[in-house]
Amino acid sequence: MKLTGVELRRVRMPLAAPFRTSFGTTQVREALLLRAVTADAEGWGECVALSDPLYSSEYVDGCADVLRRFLVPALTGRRDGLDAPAVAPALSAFRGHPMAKAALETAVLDAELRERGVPLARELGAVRDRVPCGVSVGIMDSVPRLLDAVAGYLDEGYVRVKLKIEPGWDIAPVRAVRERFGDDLLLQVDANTAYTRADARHLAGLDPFGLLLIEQPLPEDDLLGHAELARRLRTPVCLDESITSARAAADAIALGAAGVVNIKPGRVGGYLEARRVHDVCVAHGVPVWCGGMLETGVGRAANVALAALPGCTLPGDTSASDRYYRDDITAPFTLDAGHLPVPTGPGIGVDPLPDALEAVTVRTEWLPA
Ligand code: OSB
Ligand code: MG
Repeated sequence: MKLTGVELRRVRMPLAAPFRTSFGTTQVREALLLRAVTADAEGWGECVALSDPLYSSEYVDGCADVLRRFLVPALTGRRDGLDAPAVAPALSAFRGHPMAKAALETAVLDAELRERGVPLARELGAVRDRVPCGVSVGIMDSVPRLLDAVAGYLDEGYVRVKLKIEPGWDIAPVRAVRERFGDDLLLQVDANTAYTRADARHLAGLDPFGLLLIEQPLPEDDLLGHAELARRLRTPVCLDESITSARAAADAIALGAAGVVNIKPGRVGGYLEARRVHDVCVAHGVPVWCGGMLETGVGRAANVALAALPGCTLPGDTSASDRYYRDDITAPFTLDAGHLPVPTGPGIGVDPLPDALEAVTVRTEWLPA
């Protein structure tokens, strides 16, 4: 496949409600959409970096810069063609920037799969045609507000609830949700690195509530701390931020730092590496699930394909379009009995709606070969 060029499109989409985590509050989702154009097809990729470098070191403007100056030219400057598996090797000289690289690889992969007529789910090895969906619930001003929000999501059919936690918003909200909604509710928490090793005893206070897991309590680079914490908690420890590659997943599992793994393609440099993370976890009997980064319909379509892999045995953060946006840029993903359908069309299986896309576009840039 020979690239004709890549379009970088900056979008701005207000969230249906502000989303607060231990690292900050998002009110408007800014994102980059990439369109890879070849002689025979075009493909889409969504860059999941947030506006500010708070979840990880990447951020939207930084991704646009590294794509424009280094990553896209490394592909478009080649005289020979390339296929999707050749993208990561072609970009590997450039350190870091997994979210920017993932978006570019996904756009190329989507173009290639559309050309071949193959759905992404099939290419990755999916075994399901619909996936059960959880919802990630932000930190709120009060416990009653949180209970209302959770009740609303359960009415909509979500099969699992994840509460964002931080010091000062942990035991009490978890207890309140457990008491109100009962022991059968699949419930988990996500700290986004907000705790330290010294908080082990405090976090053990979550043990009585029968959580599925606690996600990323400690800093990204503290694998040993997670292993130590895992030995002191009954709640399984799940890693998100720390899992930056299949090798990082293998290391975390070997250390006893990850009893569960959250897979995010953007965090590991793309869907092909995400598949390898999945395979490492399956080989070790570690359950995995597909995380989310407040994606638009473009990123959601690809995540739902990943969530349909055999090792994704826990519901993911693949919520319906309306949990995030009043107007998504693709036909909306809607929940049916707690599930989303896996797209069946070639590639990611969805297309941005031209008018909806135009309405949220701030800037478009064409990077020719
Ligand atoms: O840690 O999983 C996370 C959103 C943005 C950045 C990090 C995270 C999240 C979420 C929401 O928890 C997941 C989603 O519904 O997209
Ligand atoms: Mg997380």
